[in-house]
Amino acid sequence: MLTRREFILSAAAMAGTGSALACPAPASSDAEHGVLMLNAACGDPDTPNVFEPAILRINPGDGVTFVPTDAGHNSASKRGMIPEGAAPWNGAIDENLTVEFTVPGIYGHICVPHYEWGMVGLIVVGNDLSNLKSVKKIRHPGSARKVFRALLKDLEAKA
Ligand SMILES: [Cu+2]
Repeated sequence: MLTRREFILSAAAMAGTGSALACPAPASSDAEHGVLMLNAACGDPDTPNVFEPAILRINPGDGVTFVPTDAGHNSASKRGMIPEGAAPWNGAIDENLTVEFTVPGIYGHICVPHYEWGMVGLIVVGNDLSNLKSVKKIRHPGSARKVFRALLKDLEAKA
């Protein structure tokens, strides 16, 4: 298993490779995970501005590093889309941000500059979908509505 420091270093090295490569797999270990912030979806250049993976399932206590593989992105938790008692986050544009997830449940997050364009994602901690109903109630602008709906549908299908 990678230490957190090794993980962030490998994620940073990967960030330098750019998304022109086919599909850089986010660095991941038992307890440390990566979510890449990309200008275009892996293997689907027609889908711009994505988190890769869009849905990430982890265990309570795991860490997730949001990696600025491409420039101009961040990750921020979406108000109303995280479990009760969980801490919100708001990463700086173009910076690595590591968040530790201790409270089980669904977390919706967005890229602030590309929210309306549908750059959104889900993190599920401890396979706990108990806040699904409240997560679904949140309204979104533009493409975010469609993308969140699709991701949540996917989540429910695999529950
Ligand atoms: Cu973005």
